[in-house]
Amino acid sequence: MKIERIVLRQLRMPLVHFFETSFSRTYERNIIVIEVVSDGLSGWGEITAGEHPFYNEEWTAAAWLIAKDYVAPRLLNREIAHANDVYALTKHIRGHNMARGGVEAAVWDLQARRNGNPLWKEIGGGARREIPCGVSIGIQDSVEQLIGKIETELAAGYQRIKMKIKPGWDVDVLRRIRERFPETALTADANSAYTLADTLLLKQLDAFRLTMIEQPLAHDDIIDHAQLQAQLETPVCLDECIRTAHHAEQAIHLKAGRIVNIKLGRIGGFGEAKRLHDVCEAAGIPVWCGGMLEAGIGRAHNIALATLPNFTLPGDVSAAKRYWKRDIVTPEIATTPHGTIVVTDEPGFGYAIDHDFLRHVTVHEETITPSS
Ligand code: OSB
Ligand code: MG
Repeated sequence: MKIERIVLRQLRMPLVHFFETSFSRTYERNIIVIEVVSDGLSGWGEITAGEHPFYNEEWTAAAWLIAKDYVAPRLLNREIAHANDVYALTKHIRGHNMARGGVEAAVWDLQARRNGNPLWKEIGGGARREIPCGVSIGIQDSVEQLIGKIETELAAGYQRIKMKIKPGWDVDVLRRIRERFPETALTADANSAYTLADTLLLKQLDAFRLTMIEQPLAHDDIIDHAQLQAQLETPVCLDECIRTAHHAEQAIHLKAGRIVNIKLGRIGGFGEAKRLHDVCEAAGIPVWCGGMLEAGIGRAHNIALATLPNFTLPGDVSAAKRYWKRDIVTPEIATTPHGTIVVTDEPGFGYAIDHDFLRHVTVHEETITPSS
C-alpha cells in the first residue's frame, strides 16, 4: 500500500471525572488522532501520549511534532508491503513509541480495511470473542469516595479493581478496601512512586492478597524490580519499564516481575506488541491490556489487541461512558453485565467514526503530504 496523505487531528476531550495517578491529576485529554489515506480508504489510530511528560517522556505537543516531522515523512509515498514494516521504518527515531505506535496502528487499521478483515483478525488475534475487563480507579479525595466507586464498578460487572497508590495513599487505604471487599480481585498501580528504600512498606501490602502490584519502582528500572520481587509474595506487574520485547526478555531473565501490562502506544504499535506478547507467552508470563484514557479509536485497538491468546487477565479497557459524555465512535463501546466487551466483526477497528463529533472536538488539524 502507498500512503498518500496523513491527517493529524488534535482533540480536546474533557473526562467525565478527573483521573489521578501518583504523577498527576488529569481533567481533560489532548489526544492526537491519526488518519492514513491510501486508494480512497482511511486507516485510523490514536496517539496515547499524556498531556505532560510524566508517565513517560512523551506528551501531546511533542508527539505531534514527532508524527509530523519524523514518522510521516518516512511512510508517505513509498510502497509499504505490510503494516509490520512500519516499526522498522521508524525504528531509528529513538523513543517516542506512542507517536510512532499511533501511526503504526493506523496503518494496521488501513491494511485490515483493504483486506476486508476486522483488525483483530488482521493482527492474528481472535483467541476470544469477549475480552475480560477490569477498571483502573484513580486516587480519590477520600477512602469513602473510593469505596463508592468500587461498589459502582462491581455492580456494573467488572472483573477486577485496580487502584492507584502513592506514598500516603497506600497501606491504610488498601487495608480498608480489602476489609470492605474481602473476595474481590484487587490490584494496585504505583506508577513508579517508590524506591527500594520502601521495601518494608511494600511488603506490608502482601497481607492484602493483591493479584499484583504494578510498576512500584522507577519508570526505567528493571534491576531494582528484580530485587523487590524476590522479597514480595505479591506478583510484580511491569508497565512503564517495558518498552520493547527485548526489555521483557531481560526482565524475565532477571525475574523482575511475574506479569506484564502491554500498552499499544508504550510499545510502539501492534508489531512490537505482538512480539512482546509472544516473549511473555513463551516464558509463562500472563499479560493484560493497559489503557491510557483512550478515546474510541484507541480503545477499539486495545480490544483487538486483547484477543491475542496470552491476554488471559482482565485489562484496563473498560466502557467509554466511564471516560466520556460522548465518544468519537459509534456504537458506544460498552461492557456486558459480566464485565466483558464483545468483539465486533466489522472491518478495521470495528466501530464507525462519528465525524460530526470528531470535528466538534478537534482543535487543530494538519494534513501531511509527500510535498508538504
Ligand atoms: O499506569 O496504567 C497506567 C492512565 C494514564 C497513565 C497511566 C496509567 C493509566 C491507567 C488508566 O491506569 C487506564 C485506563 O483506564 O485507561
Ligand atoms: Mg500502570
